[in-house]
Amino acid sequence: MLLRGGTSKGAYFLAEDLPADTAARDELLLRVMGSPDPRQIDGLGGAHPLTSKVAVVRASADPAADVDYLFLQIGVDRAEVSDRQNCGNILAGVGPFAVERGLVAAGEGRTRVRIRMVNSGELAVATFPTEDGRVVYSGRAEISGVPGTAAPVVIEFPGSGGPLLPTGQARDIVAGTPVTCVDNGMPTVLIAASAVGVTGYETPKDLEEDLALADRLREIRLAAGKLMGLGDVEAATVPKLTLLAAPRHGGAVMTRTFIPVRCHTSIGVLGAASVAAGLRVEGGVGQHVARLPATGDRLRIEHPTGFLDLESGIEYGRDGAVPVALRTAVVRTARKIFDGTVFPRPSGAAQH
Ligand code: NQM
Repeated sequence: MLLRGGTSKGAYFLAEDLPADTAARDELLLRVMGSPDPRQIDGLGGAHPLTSKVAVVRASADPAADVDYLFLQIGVDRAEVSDRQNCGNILAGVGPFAVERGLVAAGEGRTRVRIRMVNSGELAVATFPTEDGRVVYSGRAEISGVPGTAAPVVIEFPGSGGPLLPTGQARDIVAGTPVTCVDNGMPTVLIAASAVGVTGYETPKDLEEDLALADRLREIRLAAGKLMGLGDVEAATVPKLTLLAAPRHGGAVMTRTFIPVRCHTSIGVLGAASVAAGLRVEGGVGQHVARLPATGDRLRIEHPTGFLDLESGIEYGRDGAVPVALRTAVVRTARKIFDGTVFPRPSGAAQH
């Protein structure tokens, strides 16, 4: 089934419909999506990382969850399938898909699905409208980066309680640049846009065409990846990099996020959760750039095509040193686009 989840689009599968062997599964998924090919012309992929995604869903054996959701990022022009990151946008389609496929019974008026995110082991709870045993997709919720309105999918992350700062520091100097490395569901390196010679208000296209910036960000990312305990991240999709600038539209901060090479046209959900938590870190690089609301957990993250509102809190332990993430909540929407049979490119077909 093809669904839009938030500002991403992906192919959703029942685990039982894919090969159990990981190598065979990945090889099949590359052929399904039409990778490697910059246009993904021979498959379902949309020629951008945000539309080259797969969700693998099954009933969960964990009593705390209804379903298990494995996210796979499918390379566009590289023959790579990665399970090293989560995706909070594709997550928005998982609850509806679980109801569509009969893994979870639709509730009266709304359905709550507890989802174990296999990539991180963490839980998320999605709540969305259902009527007469079916998912309701139409509604009045609007999210930036998606035209029109649709039914809201409310997603809550209870908070892992784990440490937010993978390097143990509020601020590190990486490749000569001050950064804050944070992980509230997505390993992310926060950088003041001005520290890498840009304003943070450029278009994603202009930023992608800035080759000197690309080199600088690559250097920062490789060094930060090691400091964050992620090892060699040359071929990995994490950590992401988010450039921060003062807000322009009444939010807390303006962002440009690299995922990690292409510049996001909006921002990822868990990426935004990490930015929101990172802005609250005392001594972090966001402290003098962001304008945090005086009270409450609500925060607006501005991005190239609008904004993402979330509720997110952090807490310092009794020793005051190590902050942990509390609950995070966001509103997304999702839509069933297509349900049917995909005919993957045959194995061994010529590739350029
Ligand atoms: O951060 C893109 C997206 C994402 C990830 C990426 C995401 C998240 O917007 O939760 O959703 O950062 O690669 O779909």
